[in-house]
Amino acid sequence: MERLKINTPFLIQRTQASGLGLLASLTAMLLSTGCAIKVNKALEVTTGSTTTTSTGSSAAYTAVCSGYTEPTPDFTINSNGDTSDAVAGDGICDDGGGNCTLRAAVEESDGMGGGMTIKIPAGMTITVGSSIQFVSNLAIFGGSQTTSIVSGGAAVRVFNSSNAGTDFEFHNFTIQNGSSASNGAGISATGGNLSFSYMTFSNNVSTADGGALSLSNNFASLDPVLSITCSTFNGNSAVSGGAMVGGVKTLTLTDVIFTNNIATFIGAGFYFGGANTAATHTLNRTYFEGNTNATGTSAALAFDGSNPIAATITNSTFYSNSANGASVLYTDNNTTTHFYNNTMLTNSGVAGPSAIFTINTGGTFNIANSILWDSSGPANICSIAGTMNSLGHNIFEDSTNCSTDASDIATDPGLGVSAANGGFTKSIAITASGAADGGADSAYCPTADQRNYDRAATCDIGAYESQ
Ligand SMILES: [Ca+2]
Ligand SMILES: [Ca+2]
Repeated sequence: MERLKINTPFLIQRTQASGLGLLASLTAMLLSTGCAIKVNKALEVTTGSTTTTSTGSSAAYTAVCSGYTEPTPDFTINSNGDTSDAVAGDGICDDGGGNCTLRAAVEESDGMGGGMTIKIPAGMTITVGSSIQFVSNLAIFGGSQTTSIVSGGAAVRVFNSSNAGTDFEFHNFTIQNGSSASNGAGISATGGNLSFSYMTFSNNVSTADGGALSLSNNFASLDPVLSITCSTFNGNSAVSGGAMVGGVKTLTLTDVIFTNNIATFIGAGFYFGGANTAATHTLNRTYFEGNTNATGTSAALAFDGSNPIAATITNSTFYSNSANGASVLYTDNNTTTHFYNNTMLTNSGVAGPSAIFTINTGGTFNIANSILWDSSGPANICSIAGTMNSLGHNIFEDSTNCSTDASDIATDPGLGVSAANGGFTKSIAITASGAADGGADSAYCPTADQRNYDRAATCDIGAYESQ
């Protein structure tokens, strides 16, 4: 027996005075404090003179996205104005009137050769009159993901990283209401290493491509890297890549939400090509809900590489997305997709050629341990001009025109509603003892589920592991 010492005030309800009930309460309490918990041992509980020992639990859980840790800023914004720095490169962020605006801080950073770290306080909304442009490496963070806001005022692009290969990182603030007639209304970037966490991108509208972000690799020497964690893209729109578009060598999305993004051609969530060499794109614990592409292909995501892309998508939920065709995924040239332990519910196509998946010529799509339930639209669930391989243990309510394996089934897994079940994203619970419970091939199960609960040795089909 290992003992756990709790220093935080903690109320235990009488009705939960059982080992496993208490474990659930402890987990909820520790999560609320931002702590991580992993309990694999039996739990001993003493109430008065009575000691109860649980039999242990498989509910091993590691908290994700439990808060941004601020670095020490070089400049802290003290004005939500939009004036320029008086003397760029003198080490002082000041517009000449005592104001350190975001624009002045970025100009000062560039003036010093880059590399500065800038803080936007909580409770500050900055509406820029023209794009904030920078040419050298930069870090910007906010005091609050929701109340540190940089807005394009529905009139201009918000940020423009115009020098090829510039590295930058944005954390813990909101970029909203960018507007551009060219690619990237929230951010336009060229090459470089981009890192975002605890960011919200909302309602950025490009009448070209990439509502929130456009990342160009249009230079032979550039192989952009994009890493995003604990962030949300909501209500962004563009022709292609409603939230994001570009060419990326290494793409890593972990705990990222895409909701209500819109495209009219390809990829309401995102449309990514590769790079000048082989690329690796990895999505884990991502969530796509309510993204739409009424006239084009793919409401959630699309890959199309001129060089090979190895894409791996795990522990992700696709819920109520709608496209003319391929409401979940489209791939084209040179993309090999590994699609394991994902859940798809109530996604719809309009006219086709597919309701859920389109694998075009040159694309290879490997699927295992995934649930596809209650879709609607065209008769063909899949449109396969490339190669689709079912590696088995999927639940397809309908698999018309898809490739399937003998171990795939069509039994109702008893999905719940999409809900906050723990973790950063919402997820869709399965019915314990239902068709999905313990039905997966462990060779393809990730070690934890969409909520970051450990998976059982005999793991479940879909993004959610019942405990
Ligand atoms: Ca200055
Ligand atoms: Ca299970």
